[in-house]
Amino acid sequence: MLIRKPPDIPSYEITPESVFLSRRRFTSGIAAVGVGGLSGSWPGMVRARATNDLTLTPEEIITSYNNYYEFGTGKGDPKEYAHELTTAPWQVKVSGAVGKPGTYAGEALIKGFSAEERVYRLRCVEAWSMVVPWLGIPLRAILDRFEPLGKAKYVEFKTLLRPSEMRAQGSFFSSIDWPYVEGLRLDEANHPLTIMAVGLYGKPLPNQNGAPWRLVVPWKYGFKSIKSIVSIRLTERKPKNTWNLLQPREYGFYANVNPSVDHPRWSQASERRLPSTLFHPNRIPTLPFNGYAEQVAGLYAGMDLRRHF
Ligand SMILES: Nc1nc2c(c(=O)[nH]1)N[C@H]1C(S)=C(S)[C@@H](COP(=O)(O)O)O[C@H]1N2
Ligand SMILES: [Mo]
Repeated sequence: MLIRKPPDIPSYEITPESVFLSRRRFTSGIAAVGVGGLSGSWPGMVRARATNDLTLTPEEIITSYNNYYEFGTGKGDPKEYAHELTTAPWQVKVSGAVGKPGTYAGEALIKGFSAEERVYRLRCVEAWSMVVPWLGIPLRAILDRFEPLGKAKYVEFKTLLRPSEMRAQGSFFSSIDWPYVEGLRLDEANHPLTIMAVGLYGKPLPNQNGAPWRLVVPWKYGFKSIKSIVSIRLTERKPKNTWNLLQPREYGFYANVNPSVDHPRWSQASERRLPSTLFHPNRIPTLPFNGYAEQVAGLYAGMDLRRHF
């Protein structure tokens, strides 16, 4: 068995720009950060209490058991095919209710920020979950660069549309209307737990996890955490989101993790924490807001969360 040596460079020295600028160099250069190397305190970090357990899911699982339908619907498809995607250079269009609209180079958007390590639970609407050590930047810091106008109430995100490299986008059988789109209310986007992830396990984001950058909203079902973003638009009206467009009865706009609102076809009361096998399913109760209620429940005060699922 290979025993990993400590990382040559602590993860906080990996600047987000360097991720964009020299992806190839970093992809092979850095060893994984063990649990002990992860930065200590941020709100909600509670260790090893049953369902609150933040034991990291092995990197091998995080990077090989994926949902990224642009590359196919199988959990192994993203790892098999996403390496075909060109992620440099990367451009992002910023539009809508902002003082500084434009088309920006990816690295320009995050220049000067440092990537923070955030250990978050990721709960898929399909009732499996993992714990991922992301490297990311608070989304708010990025959005503020564009100077959102007072009338902006929502943010819409779009994934890259490139059928030549994303094989399922060109597939006749795909029922999704590409590109993948998602959205957040502006106060959700500005919440300190919401990050734009540029890496995991101390390394740049693998393509299958949404390189070069993807949203991570830890209290919502995984489908809100849209990958490989090329468009950010501030809007006054609630944006559309892909899974809601596909099955409005099954997937809402809010998609807050909620054990007391079942999916029409299965229970959301519990989840399989990966690694999960037939003999060790590792089934644990699902927590309201995926364990982040203390930090985010206030965003939804007075709302009927059964109706706004
Ligand atoms: N563009 C895009 N983003 C996406 C998806 C997708 O199919 N396409 N799948 C979503 C779903 S359902 C989940 S659970 C997470 C999975 O992220 P991971 O593969 O990094 O674990 O990505 C989300 N973001
Ligand atoms: Mo998901």
